Amino acid sequence: MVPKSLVTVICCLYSACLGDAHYNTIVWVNTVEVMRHSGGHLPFEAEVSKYFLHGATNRLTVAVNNTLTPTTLPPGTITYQNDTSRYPEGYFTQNIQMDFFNYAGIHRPVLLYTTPSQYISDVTIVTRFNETAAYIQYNVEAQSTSAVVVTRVLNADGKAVGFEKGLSGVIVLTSYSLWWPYTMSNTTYAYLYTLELTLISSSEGSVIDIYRQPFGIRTVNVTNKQLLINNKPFYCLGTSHYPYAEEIMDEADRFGFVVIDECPGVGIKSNNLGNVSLEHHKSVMRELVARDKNRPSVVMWSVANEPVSADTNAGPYFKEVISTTRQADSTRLVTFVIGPSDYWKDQVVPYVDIICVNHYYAWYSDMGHIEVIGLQIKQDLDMWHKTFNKSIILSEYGADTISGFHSVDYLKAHHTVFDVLRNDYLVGEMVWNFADFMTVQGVNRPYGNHKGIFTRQRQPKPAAFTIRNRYVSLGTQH
Ligand code: GCB
Repeated sequence: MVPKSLVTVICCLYSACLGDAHYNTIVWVNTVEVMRHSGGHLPFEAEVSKYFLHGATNRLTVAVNNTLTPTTLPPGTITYQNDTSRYPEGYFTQNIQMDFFNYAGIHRPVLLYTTPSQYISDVTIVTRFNETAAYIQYNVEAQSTSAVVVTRVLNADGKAVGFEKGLSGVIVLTSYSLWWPYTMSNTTYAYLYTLELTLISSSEGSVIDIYRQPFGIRTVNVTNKQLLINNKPFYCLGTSHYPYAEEIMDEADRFGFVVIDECPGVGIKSNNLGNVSLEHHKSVMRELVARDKNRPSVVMWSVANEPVSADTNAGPYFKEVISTTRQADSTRLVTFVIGPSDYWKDQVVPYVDIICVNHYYAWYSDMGHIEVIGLQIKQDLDMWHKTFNKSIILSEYGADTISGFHSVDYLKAHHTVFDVLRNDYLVGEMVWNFADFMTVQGVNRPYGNHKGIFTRQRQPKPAAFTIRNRYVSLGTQH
């Protein structure tokens, strides 16, 4: 990243980083254990310099166990079958409350990288703006006792447009471009700046380390009827759930896709609401925020998908998870996705900024009766809104379809009612799902979940064209 001649590398530190290994992981360098991590979908790393053999071949060994327990995210249980007249000896099954396949292993890139012995280890960037200026507040963490940090803001052409010195500060830009979400009619979207941090030795004046962090200037807010990005109403379209790879998140920043960043906590049941789960859940949220806190694409954190939010223990449990998330980042909204709950008994919605709710009317209930969709969605969402007076995103709707068979009328019945509600409190609609995907075996999961508007091989189904037409027509209205 940095031309060598610019950097005085006195000596290097080596770090090993795994982008995601599912679920419990132990990592060795040669024969020495260097780190352990619990949880899939998120990166973890350790400085491994002293275990490296210089001038020799080194071996990185990773052991992964994907067993899900009541305290993992997502949770699962093991059932042992001791009746040897019906099951082979030592037989057990894993019951997982999730419907994506529980793949084990290393899912994302493994990186070995070096830093100078004194280096910039982290930065947090928060932006705001008014009619006259944009304010870029930054806080640097540097592994150094004596060096100073020089900060420059580079615009998208690489030109320096702002300067500051010190581990923290606010850089004011009187002329600036905002990071806007992509819309069909908007040609200036996803404007990215770079915060360039240079660590300089205070005794010698030489450059020790340089770190470049892309960021965008944008704000996010919510009212009881609107989601506001840069103070303008924004309507969410897309599909959602679970932390994506960092490469995809980079694309979202660059292309102007808006992301609800969700932890992998799907299907939390009553027996998963204990203290061990809570502490783990809180640390997963901290890891998610640490990974994505500088991304303009991320406007909201979601702490869970379809937990038992009507359970009385869910109130205190999620209150704490949500408040931990807000402590880690107070600049974005926090939500969770409602599944098995009702507006009159939900314990968690009082703590969130925006209501996300999944609905499968005419699919999991009243199967095939698409004439009830409009009535039932309106009745239910009206009541959530009336009870909590918060904006709502319909975070999942859809039907399983075999490629070539239509679910178009089913989707259109939803769009008709969405068009009524988006003039009121509805601030987003998300079809489930982008593409078919593998799940555990189940009577309603014939070789996976077929709610994709694309097949697993990414061929469009008729639904993909319906969704495209809708997104194009809504996109041009922004
Ligand atoms: C849901 C879940 C999602 C499932 C979907 C379905 O509510 O959030 O993970 O895939 O339903 O197809 O049943």
